[in-house]
Amino acid sequence: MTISQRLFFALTPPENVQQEIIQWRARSFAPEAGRPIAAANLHLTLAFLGEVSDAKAAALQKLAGRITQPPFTLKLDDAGHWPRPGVVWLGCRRSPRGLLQLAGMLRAQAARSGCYQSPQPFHPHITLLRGADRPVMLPAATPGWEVSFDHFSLYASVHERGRTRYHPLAHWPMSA
Ligand code: 2AM
Repeated sequence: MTISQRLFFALTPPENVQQEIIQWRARSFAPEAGRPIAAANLHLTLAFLGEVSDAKAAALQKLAGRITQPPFTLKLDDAGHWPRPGVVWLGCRRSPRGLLQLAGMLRAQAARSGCYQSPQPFHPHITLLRGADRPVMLPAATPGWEVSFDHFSLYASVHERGRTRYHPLAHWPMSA
């Protein structure tokens, strides 16, 4: 039995897109640019919950199940570098309204349940590299993957033998 876990809601691209992303990343960034995130760990965080007790996690899962959200498609056509956290990311120039609505609802539910939410505006992104604290040469363009999402998930972030793994705990379908 666990007492608390580090949790977050996220969207995960399908495995074939994760593989295409890491192949493009290998071609587009120098090895010294940063530490690559494993393909299976590539995700877009909708709401970060932090350390959450089992009881609060159960309550948040119940609330997540009440969300009605039609599926949406993201165009992954943007890449950037945040030197402060040392992150190179993949994102979208224009976020679909569905994505902003879903993240907004999950973040509001988290805040009402007492999970601290950053006051910084939500910038949807998939972290590609960590430890990128020096200037990074960014590719002129991305392949612009169009990815449709029809469910969202709750993950637990677990450190095992020096590695971070994300364990899916639950999934919720999106439907019109
Ligand atoms: P990052 O990739 O930009 O670091 C699991 O750690 C996920 O939660 C990652 O996607 C991470 O975003 C995000 N995350 C970690 N700490 C966070 C925080 N304090 N606020 C928002 N998101 C956070």
